Amino acid sequence: MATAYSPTNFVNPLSINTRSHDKPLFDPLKTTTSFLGSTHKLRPTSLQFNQPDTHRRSAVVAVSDVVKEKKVKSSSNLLITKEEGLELYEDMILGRAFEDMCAQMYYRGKMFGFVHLYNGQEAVSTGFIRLLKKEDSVVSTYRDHVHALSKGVPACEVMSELFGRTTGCCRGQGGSMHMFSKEHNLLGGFAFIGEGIPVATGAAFSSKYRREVLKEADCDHVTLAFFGDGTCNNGQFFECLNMAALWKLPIVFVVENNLWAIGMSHLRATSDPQIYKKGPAFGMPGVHVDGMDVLKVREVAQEAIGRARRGEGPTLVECETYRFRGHSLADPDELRDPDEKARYAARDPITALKKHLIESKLASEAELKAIEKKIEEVVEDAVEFADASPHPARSQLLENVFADPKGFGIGPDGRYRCEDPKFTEGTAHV
Ligand SMILES: Cc1ncc(C[n+]2csc(CCOP(=O)(O)OP(=O)(O)O)c2C)c(N)n1
Ligand SMILES: [Mg+2]
Repeated sequence: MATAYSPTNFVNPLSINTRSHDKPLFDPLKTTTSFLGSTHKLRPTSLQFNQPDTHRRSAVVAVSDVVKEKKVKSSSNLLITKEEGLELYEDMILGRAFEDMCAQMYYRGKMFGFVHLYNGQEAVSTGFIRLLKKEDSVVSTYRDHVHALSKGVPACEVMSELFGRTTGCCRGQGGSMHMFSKEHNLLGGFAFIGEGIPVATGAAFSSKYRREVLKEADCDHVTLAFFGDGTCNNGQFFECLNMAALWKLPIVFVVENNLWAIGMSHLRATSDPQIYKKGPAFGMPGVHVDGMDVLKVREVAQEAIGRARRGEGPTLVECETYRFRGHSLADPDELRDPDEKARYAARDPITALKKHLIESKLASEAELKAIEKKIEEVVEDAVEFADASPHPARSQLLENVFADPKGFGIGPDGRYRCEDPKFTEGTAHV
């Protein structure tokens, strides 16, 4: 059974108008009101006021043929079957329940280092990643647990990784920010912002190389690169957009614009806050989508992934989203305006999907409750599994370390420090 999803204010995102002579969607020089729902006021600096208006207006002058074509078609495709709806719901519930459990475990001292949770952003991970094939790749950031789960890495392996145990997806050596799974083509979480974007671009290049040079005709693999708004001010972002467009790589750049980079408002940090506009500047479509609505995200994702798979090149997608918790579990989250937080909390993507599934008679309360119950057990089992798993042996600590451990220097006894049996003491719980 399929149903049409017709939320109010829906605009086909691929029909976004980016031609220079059209009325700009947002003009930072003309307004100090909110953008993307942020209550943080844009305070133009004197530098911004000194810039001629034309500089601002000419930011995007080109739009790819694909975008133009989509504008003509402009048909909404928010149809889902019951099966698809339940799958999306389950994946989002898993992401939320897993992260809530991480918070509990972190405060109980079961995890170490920084832990960044994904609460509030689930529609992006689910909307995109659940459309992928196993062979497709995902490159994440330090906010990576839920991307790993959506890509199919079992919850027990992700939890064990967070506990630093040998049964974790990186044998306990990666931790929260470095989820990796060769089997599931999860090519890593990355602690340095922007670091994953070139890795994703390289993965997309390898797919194209295999298909076109090595003549592996069935290699139509797509790579998704996820990263935040703050990261879009880094050079790697621009360099990789350029290469991906130049070589027509099968990649989708997915910006999770949650309006904040730790405590820095997106509006204060970037010259033009509409990130999607940077796509056409490089010759690829740029799309903005409501990242709190999994069906809208999924629709845009379908287009962008399909385009990449057909060999038509990259797409830049900006998902407007919000994180419901602090930057990391060590962040007291005192900087963001409570009104802004409340506004986005009211748009919780899971509550919205639940409402839609029930109102459109795709699922009953009881069916959704059963999913919640099932996931609760999955997450509890993951904790039990992780807690019962062994810690890595001390000898594992220097495995896969590419730097020569001798580089750590010579100790007072004249021997390399790494040869001292106490070398790793205090640096890790092994
Ligand atoms: C190269 C680099 N510079 C600075 C940092 C410190 N840092 C950690 S998170 C972060 C903000 C990133 O914000 P955004 O890209 O919006 O991602 P979000 O945390 O909102 O998901 C910064 C600057 C870093 N990790 N790497
Ligand atoms: Mg951000």
